Amino acid sequence: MKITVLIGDITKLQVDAIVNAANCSLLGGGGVDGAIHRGAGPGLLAECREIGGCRTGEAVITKAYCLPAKHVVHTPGPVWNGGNRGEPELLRSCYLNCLRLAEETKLQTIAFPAISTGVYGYPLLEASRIAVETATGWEKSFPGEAIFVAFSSEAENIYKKLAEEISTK
Ligand code: AR6
Repeated sequence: MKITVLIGDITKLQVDAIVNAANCSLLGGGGVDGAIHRGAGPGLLAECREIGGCRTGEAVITKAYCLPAKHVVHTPGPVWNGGNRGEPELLRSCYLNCLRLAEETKLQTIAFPAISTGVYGYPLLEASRIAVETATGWEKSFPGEAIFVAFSSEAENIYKKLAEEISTK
C-alpha cells in the first residue's frame, strides 16, 4: 500500500473515501466531523441517522453526497484519558476497521484525518504513530493508497517523519 502525507482540508479531496473522526451518535459535531457534514449536506445526516450509531473503534461507510469524495467512512475515536484506558488499542482499531471497510468496498484511496487528536485530546505524536504503523502493517492485503491529511504543519512534519522512519525499518 502506498502511504502519502498531505496538508489541508480533507473535505476537498477527490478520493474514494475520506474518514470522519465522528462521535458514537454519528449525528455530527465540531472539527472535521462538522466540516464533513457541512460539505456533504443533509443527505449524510439522514443516512447516519438511519444507521443509528457506531461504537468507539468501529467504522461504518456512507455515501459522500455533495463532497468531492465518493464515500465517507465514519469512525468514533477514543477520548484521551491519560493512555491507560485502552486508548491505543481503540485508536488502532479505528484505523484497522476503516482499512478493512476500504478493502471490502474495493476502494483504492482512503484519506484519514488525525482521529482523536482534536476535541478528544489524543497526543498528536502518539496518535500519528499508531496511524502510520497500522496502515503500514495493512500493506500486504490492501493494494490501494492511504493518505494522511495533516491540518497543521506540525502534524505534516510528524507524519512525514514517521512515514520515513517506519518505511526504512
Ligand atoms: N481536514 C483535515 N483535518 C481536520 C479538519 C479538516 N477539515 N478539521 C479538523 N481537522 P476533531 P476528534 C483535524 O476535533 O479529536 C467532533 O465534535 C484536527 O486538527 O475533528 O476525533 C466529533 O463529533 C485534528 O487534528 O476530532 C466528536 O464529538 C483532527 O482533525 C469529536 O469532535 C481531529 O480533530 C471527535 O474528536
